[in-house]
Amino acid sequence: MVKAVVVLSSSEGVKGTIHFTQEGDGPTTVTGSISGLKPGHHGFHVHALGDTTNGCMSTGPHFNPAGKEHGAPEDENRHAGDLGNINVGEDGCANFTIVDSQIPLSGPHSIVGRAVIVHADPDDLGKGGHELSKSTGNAGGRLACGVIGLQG
Ligand SMILES: [Cu+2]
Ligand SMILES: [Zn+2]
Repeated sequence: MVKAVVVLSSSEGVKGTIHFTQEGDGPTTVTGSISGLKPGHHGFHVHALGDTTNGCMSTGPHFNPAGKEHGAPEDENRHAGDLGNINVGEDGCANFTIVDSQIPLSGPHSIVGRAVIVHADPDDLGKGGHELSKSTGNAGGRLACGVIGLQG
């Protein structure tokens, strides 16, 4: 079992912790608890770099080792980092579990050392018809981020 964790940081009052576990070559389970968000859907992605020298802006584009277009988690044509949306309740909190097969914690396409981002707006999952739909899902600003680190 490989375990990893992200502690989100944000200048906007968003706080949260996200845990990742992977057993062997199986799918990765993502369990998150985030507060301080506006109710509704927020795009949720793994971005390519774990570089936060310029805050969330320096974490690069969506992690995309296969050179695909942006999409929904269930799409064949998606970035590996496309984890869709998290749903925030009226209390500003999101508690969620995602199981995904494209975000391993070891091997050449490992997401350890990369970043997780929570966006200001919903991810349109590539289907919004906006000029950004096929690259970012038009999910708006980068509200909060953190680097994925190994956990014992
Ligand atoms: Cu993103
Ligand atoms: Zn994407």
